Amino acid sequence: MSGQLKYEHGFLLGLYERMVLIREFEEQVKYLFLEGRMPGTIHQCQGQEAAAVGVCRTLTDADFITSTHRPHGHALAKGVRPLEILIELFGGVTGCCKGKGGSMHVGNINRGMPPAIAIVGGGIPVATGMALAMEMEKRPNVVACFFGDGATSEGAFHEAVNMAAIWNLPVIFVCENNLYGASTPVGQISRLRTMAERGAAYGISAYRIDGNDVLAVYEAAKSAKDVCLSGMGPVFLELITYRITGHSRRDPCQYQPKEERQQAMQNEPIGRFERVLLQSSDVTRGELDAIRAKVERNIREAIVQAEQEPKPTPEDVLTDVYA
Ligand SMILES: Cc1ncc(C[n+]2csc(CCOP(=O)(O)OP(=O)(O)O)c2C)c(N)n1
Ligand SMILES: [Mg+2]
Repeated sequence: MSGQLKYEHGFLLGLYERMVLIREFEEQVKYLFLEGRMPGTIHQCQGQEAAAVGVCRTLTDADFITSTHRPHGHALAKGVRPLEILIELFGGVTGCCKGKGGSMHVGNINRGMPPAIAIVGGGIPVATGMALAMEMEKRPNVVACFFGDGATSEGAFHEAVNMAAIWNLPVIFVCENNLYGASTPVGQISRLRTMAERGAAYGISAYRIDGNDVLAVYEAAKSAKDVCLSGMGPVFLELITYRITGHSRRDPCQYQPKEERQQAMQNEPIGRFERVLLQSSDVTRGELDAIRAKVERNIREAIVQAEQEPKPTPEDVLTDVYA
């Protein structure tokens, strides 16, 4: 046990390191895009790290996730290696999708993450289908299905949550409510006050959690996983969070009121967790600084390697087309 917190020292540092890995990865990648060294576009998750890390900490390689157009954090939290994601972002053949997926489709099935799906809401029926397979094959596993507040207005969300509900499938529906779908505030897309109500409407347990509190997310996901493994799934988790970067790479976020942004910076999950650790556990500032320095160095080294990896040839267009 670590100080007043009922968790092991190493467990707490592990959560911290994974969140710092995601933040540092996203920050370095942002500059690579702005410098024109990386092709395509990106949707980044700075500010939402606690959601990915808190949920994925409860999962094994045999549990699956589905992800969205904003997948880097989910992938890193699920154990996809930074190097294979970076190579993918550079379009290299040794990337996690052989350079054919790019930012919005990163994943590695060996880590329990099929390539992310950038169609808003598109991963939700896939999650229900994977959970059905788990149940039919009697595998003791769950699917954590990540999607945004905006995705709850897609037809696919309603069909897939209902189907998982009537068949008691082991899915944790994880709605990362970052208060905006691109530039549209969530209050403009629904008369409901919460996204959890949309889950509850299908007769399943639904909870609204502080998504910037990594320990609260972890506990909620752990309970949800237990419910799913007992055959009583699915469970819906609405994680309240905030994106402290643009929707996509050149977005100046003018639709986010200045005061709201300032408040969000005070509430961002890594700074918050640092304060909790330093106040209520045995973790020291020196340990946190050492983790940050190590993560930063590792990503810098991975970028140097990733940028040099070979790119696909024109002939590669014809491979991996059909299964
Ligand atoms: C079906 C579909 N419609 C529109 C888009 C364009 N688009 C990409 S992200 C996005 C906003 C999604 O908002 P939300 O689900 O809240 O996720 P967030 O971006 O906040 O993570 C939109 C409209 C898309 N990718 N797919
Ligand atoms: Mg959103």
